[in-house]
Parts: sequence; C-alpha cells; structure tokens
Amino acid sequence: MKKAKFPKDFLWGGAVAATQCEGAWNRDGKGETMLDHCTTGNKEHPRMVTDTIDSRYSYPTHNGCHQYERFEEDIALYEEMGFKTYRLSINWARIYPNGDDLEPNRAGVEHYRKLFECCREHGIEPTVTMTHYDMPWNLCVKYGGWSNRRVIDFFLRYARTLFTEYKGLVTRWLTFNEINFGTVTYGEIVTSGIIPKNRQVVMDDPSAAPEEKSKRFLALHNEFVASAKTVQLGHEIDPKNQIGCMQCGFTYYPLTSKPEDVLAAQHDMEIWNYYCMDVQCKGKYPYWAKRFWEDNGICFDIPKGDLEEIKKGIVDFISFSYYKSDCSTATGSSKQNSGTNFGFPNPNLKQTAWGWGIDPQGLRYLMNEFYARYELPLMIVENGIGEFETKEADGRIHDQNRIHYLRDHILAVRDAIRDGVPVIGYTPWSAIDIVSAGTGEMKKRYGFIYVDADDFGNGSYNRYRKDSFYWYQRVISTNGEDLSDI
Ligand code: BGP
Repeated sequence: MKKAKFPKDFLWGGAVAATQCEGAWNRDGKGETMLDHCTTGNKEHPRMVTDTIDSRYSYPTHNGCHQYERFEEDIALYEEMGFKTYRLSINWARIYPNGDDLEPNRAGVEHYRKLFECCREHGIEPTVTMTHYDMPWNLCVKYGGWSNRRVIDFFLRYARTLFTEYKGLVTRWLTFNEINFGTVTYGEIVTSGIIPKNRQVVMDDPSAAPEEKSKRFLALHNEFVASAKTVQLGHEIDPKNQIGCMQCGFTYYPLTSKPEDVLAAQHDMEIWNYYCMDVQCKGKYPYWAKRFWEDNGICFDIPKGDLEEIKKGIVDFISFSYYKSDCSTATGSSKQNSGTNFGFPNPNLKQTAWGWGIDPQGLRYLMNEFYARYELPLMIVENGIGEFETKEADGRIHDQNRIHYLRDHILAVRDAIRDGVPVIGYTPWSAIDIVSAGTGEMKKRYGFIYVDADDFGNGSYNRYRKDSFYWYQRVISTNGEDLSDI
C-alpha cells in the first residue's frame, strides 16, 4: 500500500447531529422541532409528520442514542479512538425553544457549553453545525418555516447567541446542514421546515405544483441570505471563526454515453450541487438559474439588497457529506422511495442494504470538481455505510463492511490530496450509532460504537466498541498510513 499523504494537522474525527443522537427531546426547556414530529419509518414506508405527538406512533428523535445525558462517556470513547475533532450540532430549539423567543433558554446554552468544554478537556476540537434538521416546530407552524422572511432575523438572533456564548470554545462552524436538499421535497421538510401537504417525508413529490416549488425555492433564498449574514456576523464577533457551508455531495454519471444522458447528468450535478454552492461559495446564483426557474414555473421575489448581502457572505471553506453515487438518464424515471434514495442506480456498483451505490472513486471525482470550481478548502464531514448489525455473545461487533467502505473512501481522499486538493479533515458518519434521518431507524447503524437500542426506544443504551473502533484508532494514530484490516 502506498504511503498516505495526509497533512500533519489533518482533522480525523466523527460526526453526529443533535436530533439524531441526543434524545431528551422535551427536557430542560427544549422546544419541539420538525424532526420531533417525524415518526419512525423504514425503506418501504416513509416517515410521517404528525401535527401532534400521537401515542400510536414512535418518534425516534425522542430517544436518539441518549447522548444528552451520556455525552461524557461518549467523548471519553472518542478520545480513546484519537479524534481530533467532533462534528456535532446544536439543537436550535434547545437555545430558542419557539424560534421566535427574545431570550435564549439558559439551560440549553449551558448544556452545550459543558459539552464543548468536555470536548476540549479530552483534546477534541468541536466542529459545530448551527442547524441540522431541527427547525423549531413553532416556526414551521406559525411562519411556514424558511418560506417566511422573518425567520432570517430569528436565525440571526440564534447565530449571535452561539457566536457570543461559545467564543473561544468553538471556531469552526457550519451553517445549514445539507442546504441543497432544499431543492427537493425531503429538504423542504427537514431543512426548510415546510410541513408537507400529504404529511409524508419522501425524497421528491412529483405532484408538487409550481406554487409549492416557488415556496421551496423562496425558502432556500431566505436561507442563503441568513447564511451570508451569519458568515459576516461570525467574522465580526470573532475573526478567528471559520465558517463553512455544508452540502450533500452528489456524484452523477450519465447512465449511457448518449449525449442526452450526459446532459441529464450535467443538469443533475448543477441542481443538486451547484445551485447552492455557487451562491454560498461564489456569492451569486448560477448563470443558468433563470432558465431553470422559468422552465419549472418557479417564481419568487428577490428584495433589493439581498444579492449584495449574498456577495458579502462567502464561506471560508466547503464541508460536505458523501455516501453514494447515482446515474442520470434523460429517459428513465429516477428511483425514489421512502428513505433518502434518489437517482438511477449504477449497474456497475454494489449497493448497500438500503440501495445506496458504493463508489469511493465518486468521492475523489467530486472533490476535484468542487475544488476546481471554487478553490476553497474542503472538509468531508459525513461519509459512511448504514448496516444491520448484531452484537455477538462476547460483546463484539464485527463490522468488516464498514472497515472496507471507510478504507476505500480514505484512499480516495488521499488520492484527491495527491491530486492537489486541500482537505482540512474527515469525520465519518457516524461517531456512534444514532437514528437514521431518512428512515428514522436505529437499526440502520453507522457508528464505530454500538448502542444497544432498537427502533422503538427499547434497550439498555449501553455502548460497545465495534471492530471498526479499533481499526479507526490505528488509522488515526498512523495519520492514515495504516489502513490494513485488523
Ligand atoms: C445525511 C444527513 C445525516 C445522516 C446521513 C445518513 O443526509 O446529514 O443527518 O442521517 O445523511 O442518512 P440516513 O440517516 O438517512 O441513512
């Protein structure tokens, strides 16, 4: 195996999101969020959004993996693995329970202070997402989520609180998790906080009317303005702050060499990746946006001054998630189902149990695309494989597939570094088993640490080191040089 070329200060770590790991959904003054109203689903049945918390259903975020109360134990395990950084998120509704409150909830503020201090004490630098699928429910119901411009000011109040309270403790921030999901129904719900008319959390609803799409793209526009103002505010409060965008990285290949399939792939790359990245990384909408809006009947106003704000708030770096690649075709319809599935499956790739095409080279391809286009440093803040796993009688978990998946993707990152792409760090999804965002299942496991819990909140929630825990420990201690099996 060739020598790794990871920089000395490379940030190895792991990632989670508050709504998926914390639990304690109604403790210490926390408000309800959109995800707190999403039921457990699976790959055949989409999650549902219910108006009230209905005892007939289970709501996986209400339990997460109990990290709210067990964070000290988890962070000690991360230190044992050698994490340099922990990518986690603050739950917006712990700080501003209704989103439009004038004063923050002190218990929420103090909880995260303890959490960040604990990370620092264990030699781990926090990388913090400001919002990861946690729009306060009140903002969804009362204001229509991000489709209402007033939410920009509520978010800025929240951002100011975070930058001020955690000054010195946190300097690496991500604004909106996977903002680009906002171009389809899934993100319209989980990121933009728009309650779906049929109450189903699906990837994309082909029956969406132009007015609904217009609302969706207006919501995204408001998020862009909020993101740009947040970047400016963060720099003003502490010039040491580094603020990144966070994209779901989509690699699309043409299904065939037919020119119309090549154009379809280009179009998918544009919409899924560059619509948002151009705004956040170049400070302007892509040149093809007008035609895209026209062709799809999308119409919304851009108030005076917004485009100037957007220009002033270019991010410092690009962070992104990467799990899979898909194909595009001008003729076939794409495969969409309950979970986070999209695109046309690539016949050349093996798929995970949830139907995601495993493609390490797609990561290298994407990293080169992103860097060529924006010339900003990259951080891979999510990458991993969801698997069914069982704990053996001796307490061991043999997750060989995860080890192979991560090894091949780390090799792809190393290749991209050798290509000349500057990379800050790599935080696989997920540091520990947590509930899936797409399907709400606990049994779709991603972690280095096994959590004894099922989809419905049963179990001891005790932690067990998987084989990948020991493997990743060695990867980090050799700075990516030793990737061999254990
Ligand atoms: C990303 C989200 C994460 C995470 C991950 C895996 O899109 O940012 O929150 O959940 O995907 O997806 P899933 O949980 O649906 O398997």
